[in-house]
Amino acid sequence: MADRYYVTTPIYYVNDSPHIGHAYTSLACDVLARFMRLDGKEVRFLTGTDEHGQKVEKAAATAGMDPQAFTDEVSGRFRRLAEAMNFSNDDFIRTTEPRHVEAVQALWRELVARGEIYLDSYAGWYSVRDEAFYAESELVDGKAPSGAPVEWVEEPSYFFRLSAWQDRLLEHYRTHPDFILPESRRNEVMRFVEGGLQDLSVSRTSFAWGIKVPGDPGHVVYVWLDALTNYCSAVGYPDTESPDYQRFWPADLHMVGKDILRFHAVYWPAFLMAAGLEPPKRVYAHGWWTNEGQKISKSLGNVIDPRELIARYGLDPTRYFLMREVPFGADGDFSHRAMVQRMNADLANDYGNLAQRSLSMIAKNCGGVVPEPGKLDAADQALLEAATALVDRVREHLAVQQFHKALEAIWEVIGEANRYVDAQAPWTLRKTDSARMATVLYTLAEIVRRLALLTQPFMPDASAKLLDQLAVCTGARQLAHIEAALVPGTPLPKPEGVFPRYVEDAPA
Ligand code: ME8
Repeated sequence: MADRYYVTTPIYYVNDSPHIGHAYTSLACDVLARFMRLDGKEVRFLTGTDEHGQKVEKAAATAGMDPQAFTDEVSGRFRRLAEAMNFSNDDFIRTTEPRHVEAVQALWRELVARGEIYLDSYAGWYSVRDEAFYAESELVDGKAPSGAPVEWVEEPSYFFRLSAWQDRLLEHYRTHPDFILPESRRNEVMRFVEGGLQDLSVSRTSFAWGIKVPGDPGHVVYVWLDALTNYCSAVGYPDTESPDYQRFWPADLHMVGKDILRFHAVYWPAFLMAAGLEPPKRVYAHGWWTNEGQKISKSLGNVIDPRELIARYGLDPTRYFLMREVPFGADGDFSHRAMVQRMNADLANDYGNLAQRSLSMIAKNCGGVVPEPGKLDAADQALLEAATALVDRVREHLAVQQFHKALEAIWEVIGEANRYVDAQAPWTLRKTDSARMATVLYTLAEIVRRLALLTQPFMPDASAKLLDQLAVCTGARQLAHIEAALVPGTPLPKPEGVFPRYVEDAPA
């Protein structure tokens, strides 16, 4: 298996503050990045901000700010979100950085040199909100299919010969069945490409906030050609011989929302193939969050600020909820009720209670050290093996971005472990068979250690607290340590609850 993993989030427009949707996509990438690191891979996890184009220029004008000062400020908010969510990104790219501008201009020159770009003029519809061109036939009641308003644009424009890539794109989808996931989205993209592709306008002249087209400074590069290139600029493009490029390109995964799949699964591989570069290995398009059943929008005033969720429910419960509540790929709804249900049932009752009662029984009955087990019986062994087997199960689910299934598998073992505690009743053994009690409590401590290793990517802080309470040193927290058992006699710190129960405020 490859020993490196390169995962990217979309780079977010700096027209607005970050919200739960942005946090969600980046969280999914963070979980993958953390898992792959624990699994021994060299990981590159990239996120960043998309700072050019008409939409950002307009937002800056509305804010009465110079675009650069505006993007500096809003980009900072996305950077702070990443910190608040405990994202482990290795890099944060901004499209106004020189390394990126250089990469976009180099890619442009390459496409021109290969005859893939030509000058003509565009007359058609454009949506600033989507930063997308639309054919008349695509409009629905005079609006973009996304519901965004469109305006008529007529201007000189460079075009990319997208129409010439139809067959090669279809061939690529057929020979790489996992290139687009989930499968339903792959089918949508294939139907779209089979319907025929028009050449794509890739420069604009009616505004200035963008990267200048090499040799024709009256044009700026279309913001999507600019933005998509970030995935390559961050690993050293145009220096394709650089160690980073050699090591990390092609990317293993571009994680995106379903709204921007076409750009990633059609335009981007076409640009890359046309420039003689390899397409990414996978584009995963996840679903859309609503808030208490309603579309999230600024005009409805129901935008969910991830910082408020963290303040109210705590960081790790929020991370857990987002990854567990909705089958990844499908649309999902955020509701306070569902959040509290997950927090109290899955975290406080199931996982928290397992850890808390195991550790406090050890503290009380085993002198606060890892107990010395006797011979393990079939029930002990079965439980330990189920926990070990989770590594492969979780790995398989995460290889296809099925976060909820990975968590379901972990919670199956948590459920088994809770049933084991009830069946073994160590509180009774204390009086009747203290040697057996020690074996049961040892097994439980071992189970909690194995579970905590596996929950690290999802809930890094809470898992670290559990591992601290088991005195597992930081050098022994890789997945490879799943069977490196606790050493009897090791002193343990005083146990403390890690998953608080959410208690509703009494009505005023
Ligand atoms: O599209 N539910 O940036 P953007 C789930 N700059 N995910 C959501 C969401 C929601 N309600 N709202 C937003 C852009 N997202 C371009 C990308 S990449 C080369 C350029 C997430 O700021 C989701 O990942 O509009 C979506 O694709 C992304 O934010 C759009 O972010």
